[in-house]
Amino acid sequence: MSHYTANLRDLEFNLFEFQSTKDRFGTGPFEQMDAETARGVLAEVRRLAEGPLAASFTDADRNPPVFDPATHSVTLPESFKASVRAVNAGEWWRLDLPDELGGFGAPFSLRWAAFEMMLGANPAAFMYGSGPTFAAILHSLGTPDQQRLAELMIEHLWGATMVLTEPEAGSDVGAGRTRAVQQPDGSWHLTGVKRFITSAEHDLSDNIVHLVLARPEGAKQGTKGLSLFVVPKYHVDLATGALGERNGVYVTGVEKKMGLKVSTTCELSFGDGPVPAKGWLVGDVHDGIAQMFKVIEYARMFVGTKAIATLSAGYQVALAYAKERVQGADLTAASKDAPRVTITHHPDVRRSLMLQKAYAEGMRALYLYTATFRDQVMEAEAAGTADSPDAVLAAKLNDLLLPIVKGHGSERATQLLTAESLQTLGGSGYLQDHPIEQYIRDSKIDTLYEGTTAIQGQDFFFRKIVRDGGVALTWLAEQVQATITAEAGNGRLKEERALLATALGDVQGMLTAMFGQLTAAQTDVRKLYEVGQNTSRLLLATGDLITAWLLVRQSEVALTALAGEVSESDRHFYEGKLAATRFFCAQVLPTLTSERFIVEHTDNALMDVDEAAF
Ligand code: ST9
Ligand code: FAD
Repeated sequence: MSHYTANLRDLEFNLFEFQSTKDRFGTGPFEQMDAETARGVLAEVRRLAEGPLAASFTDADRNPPVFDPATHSVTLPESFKASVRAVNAGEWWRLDLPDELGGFGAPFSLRWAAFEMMLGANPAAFMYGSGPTFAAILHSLGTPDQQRLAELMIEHLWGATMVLTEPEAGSDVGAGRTRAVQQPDGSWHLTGVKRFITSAEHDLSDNIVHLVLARPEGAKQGTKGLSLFVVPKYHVDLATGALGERNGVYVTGVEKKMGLKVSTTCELSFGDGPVPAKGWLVGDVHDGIAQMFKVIEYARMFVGTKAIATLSAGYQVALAYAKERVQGADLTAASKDAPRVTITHHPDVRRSLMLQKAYAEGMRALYLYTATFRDQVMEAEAAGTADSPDAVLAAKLNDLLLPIVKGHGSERATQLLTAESLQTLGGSGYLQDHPIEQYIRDSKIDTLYEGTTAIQGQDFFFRKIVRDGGVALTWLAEQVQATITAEAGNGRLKEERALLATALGDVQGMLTAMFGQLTAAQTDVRKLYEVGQNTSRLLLATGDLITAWLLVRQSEVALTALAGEVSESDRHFYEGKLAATRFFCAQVLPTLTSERFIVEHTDNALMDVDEAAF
């Protein structure tokens, strides 16, 4: 039996009933992808995810990759390679490619809906598929030769990596020491050691192309002195695509990890032997950090979606177990020998299940809502109106929401998987007989890589709000306010709207306090510490607010549907939406009031504590 059950009904609800995507299928740049084709894609990907992709999930955890230091090579488990072959056989990587590189013309929202299922079933298999997607980014940034290399990467399904981190440069990417020296032929020789590099070695493809940040000789310190280089494992004859000599970039270690074991995490050494590590400057311009952020933005969306996918998977396991597990009598039963009931009858189990359901569905709506802004941008680009105010705003909204998808999505998912999903199974949840302990181990990384939650919080406040002059945030707050004041739902959602109004006020109160601290920092720089104590808190609170808002709007759609003829299963689905919305508004949103209190009363006592007193 598959460990994974996709929530296809909710994905379809989002794409065909709720999100703006429903009006985009078969139009403009998405002409090839009408609604019927999109439904077919989702059905096929579900079959793939629940079947061949999920099949190796456990085996690949128990039999992790084997690294041979003598040959710098890695052997992956056969079961896992069969899963990857199944993805490749369907050419599903084309979902993520632009038309000119052989893409399917899929809106971003459809792509991420399909990817959610792959990520829930077997996240590492998805990650090894980065080659074509990273090739498309290289194609958009590169010189004509690099564009040719990108085409070959797609044609041969070569692997790809993003190479930033070093022992002394984790969150602080600008501290990187890997050096690049230009050669007379225009190429560059790289020297240095990178660490924690995902997919830098494996036996799934005959070449791997590394996208590497390094500092050219004489370049300035910090991120702005970094340039982006393309460094293949094997040199390539660009005319024929034939592989040439081995380049001087080698994996010199593979980490042993808590989870996600089949995804190799590698130490990668450049120019450490007789053969130089030869690379080429991407696009022939020194603009490395901005170029690398094209990859990072993509990867942050991937990480958030991965976390949310895993929460959904964990909830499905917990729900199925709770419906079967008989334990104890109903709380209201008068006698000791009252009939035993399934645990779904116990109020605390119901609370736990509904919390998991509400977050899984609400955060699914959130990542798909974010993807719709990329759809808007793509539509505008195709129409030649990329500079229009609407398209510019859509791009800003995507930027604003990305740290929420990544930071809030991963924090809430990992907290809930441990505190609620596993807990639902009691002691059995702790065993390897059930997949949740692996879900927890495999998803904990989501709060760490691609920028820790602290980094997402800072990005959200300083860059996406303050530096943006609050433009995107104000637009979003206006949308929430419009829902609060609207009358949709025939008064059925009145209480939810009132709770949403309080929560909006709470988040605005937090922002007012933090803006005040920021302004005060102009005369007393230590006030910045007060801001810094709450950037993660603000990120999480805003995530909860937007999640609730999307659930309320989904409930409006559900109420309209319920007013007409619906099948029995759809009636249950829509009623479930209403229940999840009510629960989330009543039991999660009120906690934002205490979060606001904390922000408004933050001082620097914490920062005054002597380190020795900790
Ligand atoms: C990592 C990889 O962790 C993990 C897993 C990889 C797996 C990949 C697999 C992907 C799967 C794909 C598969 C697809 C398959 C599909 C098909 C399947 C069938 N937005 O604030 P400043 C830029 S990798 C945009 O001064 P500092 C900007 O250019 C490691 N740009 O920063 C800016 O200049 P300006 C990840 C941004 O103080 C410049 O940076 N590591 C943004 O110098 C400087 O900005 C991390 O993420 C942004 N949000 O440096 C590091 N922010 O201002 C985390 C900055 O002029 N650390 N820029 O525009 C940070 O992010 C730091 O805040 C820092 C600070 C490094 C940016
Ligand atoms: P540190 O930066 O040392 O952070 C330690 C703690 O301090 C964290 O809690 C952090 O939030 C906090 N902190 C640090 N700086 C600040 C600050 N300024 N303000 C507030 N808090 C701060 N990297 C790649 O380049 N490519 C990859 O493919 C890749 N894959 C990875 C796969 C795995 C399994 C792992 C574990 C890591 C991977 N990474 C990769 C690296 C990953 O992106 C980094 O681990 C991450 O960015 C954090 O850096 P660090 O581990 O050095 O932690």
